[in-house]
Amino acid sequence: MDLKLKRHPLSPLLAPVPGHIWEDKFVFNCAVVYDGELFHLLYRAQGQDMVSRIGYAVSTDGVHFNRLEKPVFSPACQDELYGVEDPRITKLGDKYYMLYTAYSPKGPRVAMASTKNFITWERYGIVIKDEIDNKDAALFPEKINGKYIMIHRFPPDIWFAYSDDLINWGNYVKVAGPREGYWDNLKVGAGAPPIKTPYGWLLLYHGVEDAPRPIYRLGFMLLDLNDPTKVLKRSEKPILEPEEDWEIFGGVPNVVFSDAMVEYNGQYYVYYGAADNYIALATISVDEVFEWCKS
Ligand code: BMA
Repeated sequence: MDLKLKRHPLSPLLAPVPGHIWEDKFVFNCAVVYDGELFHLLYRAQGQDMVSRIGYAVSTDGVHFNRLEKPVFSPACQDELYGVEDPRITKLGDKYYMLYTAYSPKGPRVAMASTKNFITWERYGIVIKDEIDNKDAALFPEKINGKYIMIHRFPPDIWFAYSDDLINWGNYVKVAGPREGYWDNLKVGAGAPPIKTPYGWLLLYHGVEDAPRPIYRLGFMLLDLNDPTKVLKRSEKPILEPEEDWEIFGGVPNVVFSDAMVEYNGQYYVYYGAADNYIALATISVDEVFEWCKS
């Protein structure tokens, strides 16, 4: 059984804004939180200086968004000189924790900040301190066996790190890598923070195919509820791949890249960056995904 996401007819939902110098070139990879009333969307934006900043948009239906004029999160130190990229958000207690890529001449590193209102932030700096390129980080929404778990990516594989306090991370474990002969044969990374289902943790992820212009596609992994280092199941075929003109052509061609999946009205809403240029939405019914989990 192969799953396919359906593009929302109004996709792409958000485009660069002429006149906003921080977001007039590209808007793309975003975190989304649904709090029961509002959808809060935090997105990566680039303007004339090509530095990534994070903008905020809010919606009552997950489709029509109102945006703020100014970014809500911008580079604040040398580790973020080239930008703050690809936010992923998880609620723990009464705070929303955002993991993001801090990009500087040292390379990409995983950094963290928290908020209660999406406008004001507490910063924790780089949280995976090893001098190795790292990105695609997301937190599990609860402790498992007494530990917080972070998904991150030492290229080309998906890894976990564990922590007691969300600040100090260690005990790295490799969880999944590229598969020869498949659509994800070059590298893989987390998409959205994992969602708990009766069948396991559902992890949306991206896979890159080795091609003259690498192709970014999306798939699912199902991870064991008690020991999520065990991959129970993985998409044989991509659930979304670049097909529309605005996914094939743009800032970086042939890219669908997601940081956000939200459950709403019996559907999973998957928000994704298209060609590093637009923000789009695709959906799939929860029942259909559960069928896949069981099959
Ligand atoms: C990855 C990340 C993403 C980007 C993708 C495609 O390495 O940097 O932010 O969307 O490449 O360019």
